[in-house]
Amino acid sequence: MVSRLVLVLGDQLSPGLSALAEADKARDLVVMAEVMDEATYVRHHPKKIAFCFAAMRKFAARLEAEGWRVAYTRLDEDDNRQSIVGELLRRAEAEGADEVLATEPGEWRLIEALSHAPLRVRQLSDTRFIASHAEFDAWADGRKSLRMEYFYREMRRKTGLLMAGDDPAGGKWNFDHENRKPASDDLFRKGPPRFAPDETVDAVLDLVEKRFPDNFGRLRPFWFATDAEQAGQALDHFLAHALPSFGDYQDAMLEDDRFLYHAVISVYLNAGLLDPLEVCKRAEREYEEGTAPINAVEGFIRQILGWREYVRGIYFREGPDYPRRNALNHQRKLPGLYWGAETRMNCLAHAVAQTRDEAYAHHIQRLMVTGNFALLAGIDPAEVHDWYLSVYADAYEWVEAPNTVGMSQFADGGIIASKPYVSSGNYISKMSDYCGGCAYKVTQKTGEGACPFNLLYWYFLDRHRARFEGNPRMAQMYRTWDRMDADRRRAVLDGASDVLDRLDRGATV
Ligand code: FAD
Ligand code: DLZ
Ligand code: SF4
Repeated sequence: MVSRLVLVLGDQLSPGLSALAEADKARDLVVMAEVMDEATYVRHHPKKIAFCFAAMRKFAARLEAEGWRVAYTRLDEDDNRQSIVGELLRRAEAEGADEVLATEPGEWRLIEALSHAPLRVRQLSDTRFIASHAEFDAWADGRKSLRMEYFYREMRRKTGLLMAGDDPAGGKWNFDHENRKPASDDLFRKGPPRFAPDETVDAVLDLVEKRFPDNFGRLRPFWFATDAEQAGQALDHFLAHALPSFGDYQDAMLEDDRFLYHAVISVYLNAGLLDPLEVCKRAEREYEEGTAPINAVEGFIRQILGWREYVRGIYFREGPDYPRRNALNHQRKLPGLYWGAETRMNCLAHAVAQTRDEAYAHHIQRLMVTGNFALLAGIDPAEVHDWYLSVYADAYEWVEAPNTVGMSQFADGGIIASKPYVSSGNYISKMSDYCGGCAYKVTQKTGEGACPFNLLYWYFLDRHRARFEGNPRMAQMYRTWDRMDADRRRAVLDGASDVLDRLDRGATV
């Protein structure tokens, strides 16, 4: 019998992957390939490439140890055709195989490449997610608005997570109003565990250093987990040390603490080293055993069972053009400060520096610092999308695009967010310690030295008045703007124009 090929991509490193479940260990050949097409479709952070290659190499070794035949291509092998389809064709020719089993990739780009490959490719559902496409569509069809909260409740009912019979555990579906505390910098926090590079990781680090020397981001020190066992240790560590405070300080930001009480597991979940349902069950157990409070556990489970599944549903439902939407017609180029050029805005300087160093920033840094600024300044959402897809180690389009294009930039016209996530400097000042060390004054609303967020916030609202003034959740903002006297409004808009002019000229802001 002719063998089949079984494709395993760099973010499909799960033993229960549907393509592997469907395959026959005795006759089929697993194909894994490090290829330039995947490593360069955006200029990925070096840590992201290194994580991906190291985790792929270790997963291939694990499959071999479990009795699979694996054809693994390293990036610098001579006959590497440097694309996924190219490598499948090469292996198919060598093996005399005529069929490929694949699990549906997480990006339209690759789904389409596999669909058009001159091979018989069966793309199976990715069963690592809790909601299938059909389930998401059944929930979404016919609804006027697709708010995450209602989808999340369906997922709670479906899985039974945090349910007391038909009711939510603790009497409420959502405990978010308890989760808005700023953090104090005198608390001792452990941060995520750091894994010393082993031989496999070291070899990959040398390769990435050599082949991607100019990509934005620091390769070393490299401390990510790169196999399921280590990722499990990272989860254990989070559950023991950070989960109890996760809810309280979820929105907080501190200069000297890049991780606070966040799990730092998205990179492992998205590559398949951790299973989302298993992670949720582990968190639920902490609540049941009384070691973590309901506001923390519910908040954490909502991120995975709710947001993570929901954004994936939106990405696949909306189709391949979703990442290029631009509902607000924003056209400005992404300023150099996102790539590390000097800025006097301390919040942005910190968020970008941490991104450069760690290939990680937590949600509020992504949403309310870098995302907020890009939205207020009217940056082209396609450029913003490319940036987020490049710089974070957890970034794949299915999860990154809805968060960036939809939630953060409102470029989908309000499918994900009921109103744009914009704020003045006041929010950042309340939730962080960034403003104390800033060249700008967060309390200053106009004139030299005024926080650029304060100026651009009103500029944004004024510019998009026709679209947003009828939104009941924004009415108060427009009333406040209208109550300002005309001279003050003019000073704010002039200040905003000056900031934007400096951005456009490439001057330091
Ligand atoms: P925690 O705060 O500890 O949360 C636990 C887990 O919940 C995360 O690991 C993640 O799997 C899940 N989660 C939380 N929020 C979201 C969300 N909004 N969407 C999907 N899953 C969520 N997340 C990615 O995994 N990849 C991305 O490319 C990505 N891009 C983003 C871009 C923007 C503009 C924004 C605002 C958010 C983005 N997120 C992305 C969501 C979120 O910021 C990250 O999942 C989170 O910061 C990862 O860190 P953590 O593991 O410490 O998360
Ligand atoms: C992110 C990434 C990188 C950098 N390199 C590879 C690779 O060489 N081979 C591979 O199979 N996968 C890689 N990946 C992950 C893919 O880009 C990912 O599978 C698709 O974007 C679909 O989500
Ligand atoms: Fe950011 Fe404004 Fe605060 Fe400076 S003053 S850190 S620019 S919010």
